[in-house]
Amino acid sequence: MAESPIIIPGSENPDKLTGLKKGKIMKVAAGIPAVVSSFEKTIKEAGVQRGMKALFNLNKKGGFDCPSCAWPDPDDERSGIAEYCENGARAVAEEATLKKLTPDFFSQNSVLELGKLSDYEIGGKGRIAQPMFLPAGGTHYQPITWKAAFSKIGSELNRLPSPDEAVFYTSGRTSNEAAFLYQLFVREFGTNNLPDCSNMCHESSGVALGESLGIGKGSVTLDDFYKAEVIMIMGQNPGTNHPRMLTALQKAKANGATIVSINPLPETGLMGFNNPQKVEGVLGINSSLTDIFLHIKINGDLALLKAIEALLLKEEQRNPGAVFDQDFIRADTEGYEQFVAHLNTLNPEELAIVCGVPFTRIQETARLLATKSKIIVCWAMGLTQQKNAVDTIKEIVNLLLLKGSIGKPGAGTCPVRGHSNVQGDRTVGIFEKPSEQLLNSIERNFHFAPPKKHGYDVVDAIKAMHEGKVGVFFAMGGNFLSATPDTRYTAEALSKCRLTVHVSTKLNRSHLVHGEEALILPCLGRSDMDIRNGENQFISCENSMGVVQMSKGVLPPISDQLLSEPEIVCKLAQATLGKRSQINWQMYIDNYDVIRADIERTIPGFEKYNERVRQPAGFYLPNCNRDGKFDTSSQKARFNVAPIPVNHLSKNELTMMTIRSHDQFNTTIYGLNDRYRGVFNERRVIFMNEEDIADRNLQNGSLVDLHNDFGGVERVAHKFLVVAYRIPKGCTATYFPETNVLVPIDSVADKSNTPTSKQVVITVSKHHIPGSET
Ligand SMILES: Nc1nc2c(c(=O)[nH]1)N[C@H]1C(S)=C(S)[C@@H](COP(=O)(O)OP(=O)(O)OC[C@H]3O[C@@H](n4cnc5c(=O)[nH]c(N)nc54)[C@H](O)[C@@H]3O)O[C@H]1N2
Ligand SMILES: Nc1nc2c(c(=O)[nH]1)N[C@H]1C(S)=C(S)[C@@H](COP(=O)(O)OP(=O)(O)OC[C@H]3O[C@@H](n4cnc5c(=O)[nH]c(N)nc54)[C@H](O)[C@@H]3O)O[C@H]1N2
Ligand SMILES: [Mo]
Repeated sequence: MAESPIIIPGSENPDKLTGLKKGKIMKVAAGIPAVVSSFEKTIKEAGVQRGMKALFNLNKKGGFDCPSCAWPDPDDERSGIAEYCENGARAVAEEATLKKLTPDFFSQNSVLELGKLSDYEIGGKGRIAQPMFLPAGGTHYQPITWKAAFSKIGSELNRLPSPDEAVFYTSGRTSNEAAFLYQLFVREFGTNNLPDCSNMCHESSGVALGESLGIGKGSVTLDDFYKAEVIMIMGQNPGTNHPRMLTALQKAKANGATIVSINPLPETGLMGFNNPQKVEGVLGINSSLTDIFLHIKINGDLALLKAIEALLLKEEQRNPGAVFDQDFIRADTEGYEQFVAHLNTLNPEELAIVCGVPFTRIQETARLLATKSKIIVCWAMGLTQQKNAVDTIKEIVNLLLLKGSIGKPGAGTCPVRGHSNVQGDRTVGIFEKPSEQLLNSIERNFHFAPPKKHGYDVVDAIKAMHEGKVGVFFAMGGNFLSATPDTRYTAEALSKCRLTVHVSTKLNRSHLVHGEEALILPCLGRSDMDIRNGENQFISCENSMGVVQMSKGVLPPISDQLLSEPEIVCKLAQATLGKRSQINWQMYIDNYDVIRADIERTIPGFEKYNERVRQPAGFYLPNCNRDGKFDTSSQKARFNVAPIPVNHLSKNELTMMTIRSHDQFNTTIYGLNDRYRGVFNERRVIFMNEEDIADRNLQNGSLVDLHNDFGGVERVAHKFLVVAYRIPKGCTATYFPETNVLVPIDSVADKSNTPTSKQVVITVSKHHIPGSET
């Protein structure tokens, strides 16, 4: 057996229980309790005046873009108060808080002591208010001037034997302006080591869609939702993670759409919804959103889709031309014959057993789809974080191609993005595998030769750090340690760096598990004003549907020591590259219009950026699929023939998906409740099927340990309470980041290298107190 990693102090949430209280699983999402809870939290953190101002300007035209998810705003009519949801308001409360971390706080709390707190407690401490430095061998962070911080990073970077020994991570809140400058600096410095949160998120979607349809983004707009006949929602929990999507679904339904939900959990938001911004919602009248619920086993989606397609094929063979869009298939696709030959070999009834969905329900779904062509398929992490994620997403494309459901109103692909600007960051160049086109454009416009060698993505960056190949780790936002897999391995990896640097708004665990030296650089958040030469600057973001919009903060920053992300990048570039640089970084700091003008010169689709971004609802980036075109090498959309995955479990094993509770934004924990699932005041829970509980001689409420031994490494997460839940046999669910200790670094999706965070093989045992056997 391979050696298990040592545990670095502070790298994990303490295995302390907070006191589970169980409530009823809610039947409908949102409504009054959601609005009340979001208002209360914002006012408590930010005070009445500041809190109200923030909420009033959230997602308003001319206001600021919600820092939570990437769901689009309506192009025309927006709610009179503001266009936001409960969880968006909570993300704002986190940022708008008046609590701040003074140098006194850091001198009173050692890094070791802070590491003993839970993520919830760490995040509640407040905003970082000045640059902080942890010297080699130091126990406490201490203040440092910005000048000294930049010169330290610059000299460490310049001392590296090769630029490839630095890694530059990006989380998805970074604006287009900051992200563009960041990748420009990193490439002029000489590396493509630009891993980002997308590597753990929608990378599988980007790869699958790029290969099959010629663009790595979804094709639908919000308007398509209102025209759709069928909307399928796979592996996504919009009630918690994209609440504003429920409003779009409600409207779609009112217009006649049928909604099919495919999930191992009957998620509250998918089943019923009270719109808080409508009178009926406030009064508690609920509408049931889902018409057909397919209660699938974890990673059963590929088999399910194939079963549906095989049934559709049978109908098409009986009645040629009645089910498939043969004109579209002939004119715009390739690989149809091979695909049909493959479907002909499949037995839908056997596939039903593989995915765990009753055959009659699959037939019902196929019957629905047979007569419809305006079909939208939405998906998120339930699909992308599986071993065969890329094939599953290509199977969605297969289905849409058979039906001619791409490039026409009311139909298409809808990967629902996570972070508010994760899609924009990619568009403007944050990518470890840059295209030739991007590199040539950088060279032409900025007169230096960017490196061509591909860089590290997240998983490869962790492995390189672990092998001692990385001297400097720099993170533009995010919480790398807690968001990435195999916490113990990753903690070891980070601690092998010479210097770790985090540009952050809030304190998090990645600041506490550090390189030999560490820096925290505090930045302005989305809601903060960014006054420069007397004028409030704005930045811009791209939402999940390719709309670029401006975002202007409204709140006075809580400290005069915060810099904007664009300014931090420019000063970093000046300190590192000095006269070596071909670029006038000062120009960018003085006026963000100059950054946008350079994005326009470099990245396709940004014509008249400065003018169009000032239009009230922004502008759409080009999307070939929307125009019925496919930018693949053959200019055709591609059918894909994939094998059916075998999800083999031995006798005691279970599959675990690591998901989000209602009270968190990724690694930021707002609270300890998961209201819709009826779990209160506790995050250390494991949702299990009743038969699995009984088979193991456990009970609802038993205290258990979770184990994984992938690759011969023993991984264990202690103290979880069993919660009996309506989840298929063999499947379990826990919350991340607590269970990231169990996600193996080497268990990744084929082709996208995304950690398989929704498909972790575990065993469950009664809690064992370490050392109690002696
Ligand atoms: N409030 C809030 N909003 C957020 C976030 C947040 O943490 N909090 N995070 C943001 C980010 S970065 C992202 S990427 C998105 C994430 O949004 P989601 O993808 O909705 O987030 P998860 O909680 O990971 O939920 C995954 C869903 O997939 C289901 N699932 C798991 N495995 C499978 C499977 O094999 N098949 C199927 N069909 N379903 C499966 C789970 O039951 C769950 O409903 O949300 C964004 N928005
Ligand atoms: N097991 C498991 N692991 C997962 C997932 C899963 O479903 N299961 N989901 C994955 C997904 S989809 C994603 S996207 C990643 C998320 O990974 P990350 O993006 O790295 O993590 P976040 O928790 O979103 O980062 C939160 C931190 O960002 C900082 N921050 C917030 N706002 C700003 C800002 O405006 N500027 C700057 N500079 N910093 C800011 C704050 O300091 C905060 O502590 O996690 C992944 N990890
Ligand atoms: Mo994400």
